[in-house]
Amino acid sequence: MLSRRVFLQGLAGGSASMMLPGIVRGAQIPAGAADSALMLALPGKKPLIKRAFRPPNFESPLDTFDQIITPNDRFFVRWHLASIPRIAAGDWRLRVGGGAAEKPFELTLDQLRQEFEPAEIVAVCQCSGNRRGLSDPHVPGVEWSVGAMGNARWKGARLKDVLARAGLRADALEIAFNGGDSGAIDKTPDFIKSIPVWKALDENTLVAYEMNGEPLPHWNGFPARIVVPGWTATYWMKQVISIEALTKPESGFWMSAAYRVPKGKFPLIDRFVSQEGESNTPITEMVVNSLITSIHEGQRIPVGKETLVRGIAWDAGYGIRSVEVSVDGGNTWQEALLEQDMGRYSFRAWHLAFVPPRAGKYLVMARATNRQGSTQTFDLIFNPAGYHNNVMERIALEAV
Ligand SMILES: Nc1nc2c(c(=O)[nH]1)N[C@H]1C(S)=C(S)[C@@H](COP(=O)(O)O)O[C@H]1N2
Ligand SMILES: [Mo]
Repeated sequence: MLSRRVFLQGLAGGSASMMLPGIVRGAQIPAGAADSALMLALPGKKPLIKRAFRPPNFESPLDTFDQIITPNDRFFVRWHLASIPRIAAGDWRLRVGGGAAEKPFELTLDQLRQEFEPAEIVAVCQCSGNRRGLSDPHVPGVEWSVGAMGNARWKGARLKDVLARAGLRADALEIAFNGGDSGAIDKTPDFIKSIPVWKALDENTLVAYEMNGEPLPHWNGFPARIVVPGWTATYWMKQVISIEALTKPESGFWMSAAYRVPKGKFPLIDRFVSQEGESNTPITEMVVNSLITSIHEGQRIPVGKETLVRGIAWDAGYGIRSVEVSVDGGNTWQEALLEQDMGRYSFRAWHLAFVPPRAGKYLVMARATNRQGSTQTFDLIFNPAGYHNNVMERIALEAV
């Protein structure tokens, strides 16, 4: 168990900025502004932008995304519950069972590593609430800017192989996960998440024990976490200690009340039928999105010389078909060049060189489209939790 004292010591080692009050980013504040005041290093991490302290919620600064693979020590950190034990590799056990499993069993970390064929996938882990702090009108929750996401190469056992050993019964409906964390003194319900059986049996869904060739960092779920490529990170259970095959829908707070989106508002293809309600449904796939990384609001650029507009795009795994860039606020668009393809669940880098012909203001926008033909929205699709914000960015430059 990581004591509060050790935790605070680690934080105090980071920087004096922990004394500053949190700055709430309003819709008008551009990405990057004011964040430097909030930079703070958790033990084992480089400085990240602190959004909340206990439980720890830290996002990656914009320059993290110059790289397609997010380094482990710069990967964002999001926890719901305040008590996060430090689990030693040798002490960890994964219980696999539930009412729809014939043969419940337990695994050690060595067994998970050695007794199942390893699989690897590059996949984006993005919080459902990424960009929530940009929502206008404002919505409650962690005030994320654009960096509650990361892209890593995950290695682990396929969840379907683990479930096969447990003898999944035909009436299995959902697979539920629990982690080692718990609510401390407060009465926050335990963080339990489930996914439909069909998604659990997808060959890309993993019980991952490596991230970018290393053991997972403590803050990102050591010793093992669930990886659900294409779906938002709420299902990517960290420090997973139990996997249960259920014959009925998981009914806990984090499924029944949280992480839901209004029905019919978003272009989602993956349904989670056993959890659908009258008016809302669990969030599932990420929507297609992009991030401009090479320029910032108000930047001065030289007339007649090249400015590189570069960024990343991603979606739920259909693959990025195109990224277009506008320098005139969306009146005209030019196709950007897509860089190396690292797999359909990965960030995809893109760039376009732009030469401003004359002095003045240029409003740069980027618009990614996936292979389903789904694209980013011009205006925010408002929802009470601020999920799925894929509004095209607008960055004003001045050519001089
Ligand atoms: N055990 C546990 N796993 C968890 C969570 C949590 O609070 N506890 N939060 C989930 C959510 S909502 C997100 S966005 C991701 C964040 O993953 P990261 O901290 O590795 O970036 O973890 C997911 N897995
Ligand atoms: Mo999240």
